[in-house]
Amino acid sequence: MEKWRAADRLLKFSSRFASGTKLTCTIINYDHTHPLVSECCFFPIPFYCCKSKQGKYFYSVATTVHRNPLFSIISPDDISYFKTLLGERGVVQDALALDAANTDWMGKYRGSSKLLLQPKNTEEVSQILKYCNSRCLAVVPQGGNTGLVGGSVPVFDEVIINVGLMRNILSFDKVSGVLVCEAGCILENLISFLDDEGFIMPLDLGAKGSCQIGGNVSTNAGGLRLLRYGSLHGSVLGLEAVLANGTVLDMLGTLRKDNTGYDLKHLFIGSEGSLGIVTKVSILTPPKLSSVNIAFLACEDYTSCQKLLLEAKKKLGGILSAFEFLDSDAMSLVSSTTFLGTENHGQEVIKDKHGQDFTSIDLRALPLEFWYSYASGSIFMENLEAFLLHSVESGLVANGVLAQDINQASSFWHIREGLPEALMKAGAVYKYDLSLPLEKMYDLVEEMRVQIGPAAKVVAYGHLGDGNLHLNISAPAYDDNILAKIEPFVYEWTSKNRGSISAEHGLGLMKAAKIHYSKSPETVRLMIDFDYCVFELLPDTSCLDDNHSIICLCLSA
Ligand code: 2HG
Ligand code: ZN
Repeated sequence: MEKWRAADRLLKFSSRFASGTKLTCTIINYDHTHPLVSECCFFPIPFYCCKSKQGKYFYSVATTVHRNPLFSIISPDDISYFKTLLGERGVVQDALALDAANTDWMGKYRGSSKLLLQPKNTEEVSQILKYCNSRCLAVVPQGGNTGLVGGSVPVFDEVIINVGLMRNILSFDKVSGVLVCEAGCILENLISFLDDEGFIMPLDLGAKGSCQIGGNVSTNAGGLRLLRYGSLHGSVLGLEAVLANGTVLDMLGTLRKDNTGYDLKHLFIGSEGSLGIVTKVSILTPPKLSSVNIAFLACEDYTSCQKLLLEAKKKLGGILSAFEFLDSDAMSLVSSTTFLGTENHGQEVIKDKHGQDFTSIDLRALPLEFWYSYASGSIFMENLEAFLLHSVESGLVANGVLAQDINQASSFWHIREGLPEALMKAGAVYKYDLSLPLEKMYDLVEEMRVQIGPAAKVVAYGHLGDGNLHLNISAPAYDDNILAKIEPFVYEWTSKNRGSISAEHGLGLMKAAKIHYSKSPETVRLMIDFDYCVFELLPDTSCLDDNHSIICLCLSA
């Protein structure tokens, strides 16, 4: 399978001050209701005051992003400086390479950067940012460029700082399970490294072949195992980050307990590069259990799916590591698209033992993954069999298969992880990554189907165990009429039901101005104040010698 790229989204992070001059930005032509958004500086749009070429088809509002003229244009002197700092190899101006770095995975967002920098270590990142800050050059950090919300590519001509060459594993302590590595390490390489050591990454996602741990952390990527291992706020023990003026923040602790003041690392987890560039990470990894199995089950309706989740948590709690969900439209899409190969893999692997094909009936399918130790294998199998039998007898499960071997197990994941790619191949796709109360989640899907009518297909899947719905609307081509039916409906619905408009993909360019659907005005205000404070302090580092820490000033601002 082509390694598709999903969850690595470092957002625009910009040197916003030139010689102490504050760049005040206003968003023009934003059709949003909350006044604070017009001065929001937390996310990337304000750096540019928007007029996006792509905006026409991807946002319901006339998202107009203008380049802020206060930012400088790259000069030959800048290029010479970067070449001296990074060497020829670290300064990329080649058109093909720039084209790839300017475009996101879906091909929806496209910048026009003329310069890609590839630092090899933290010191180089620091020097780059210090220089860009002094020259007022806008920058965008980039990891594996696997994001789905337009956060990892430039909007205009920002300097792209790609940390992909910073890919060393710095240490691994088998006793504590703590891995320390650089931000550019590809997730799949970390997974393999840990596998050899008898450990696992607490994070796994379809984009693992391309996404990088720095991007994962910056976006607080969720993925398939969050149900069992929790979010990165729990497993990241420390990190190193570089601020806009080049200051290196060493928060690379490896301790599980540290109550000395504010735990600032959390601000960098999920802030999408808006506060600084993550350069190193220390992460707690659990030991690998010797056995794994996956059941692929089908329920007749969404209510049964919810009940099954509750039952699985009650009966299998400790061994349940994933509880995913895909509806029948998702199932038929993934089994019909050619990406599964000529052998029509999708249908083969999900036939039950009587040869009945899941895809022929209108069902919700659930890949459930269980990890267990070999020693507890027989008890586990007994529990699992009892659970499955009971689920079938009670009518919760209509059909199902338990993987017979590791190949079949990975085929199940192949179906689930292949969905984003299958959607891409099917044509245009509008993506919504939502957290919703479980009991309401599928109501949105059904209402959306009514709202859209026959113009597009509504395909739903996601991380049911985490209350995370991936609502995808697939159409033959991008069309403003379809978009007008989706937005703002989807955001208003989510907000009314106290959900989040971004469960795990971040805000990016797509949703920066929509933050008010999920956060109260006071919360957004505090984010804005905080953001201003951090950046205001940066040019004058003497502030940091003061007894007032950055945080104190922020809170009182
Ligand atoms: C997944 O869970 C990713 O597969 C992508 O987060 C979700 O395609 C999507 O909408
Ligand atoms: Zn997901």
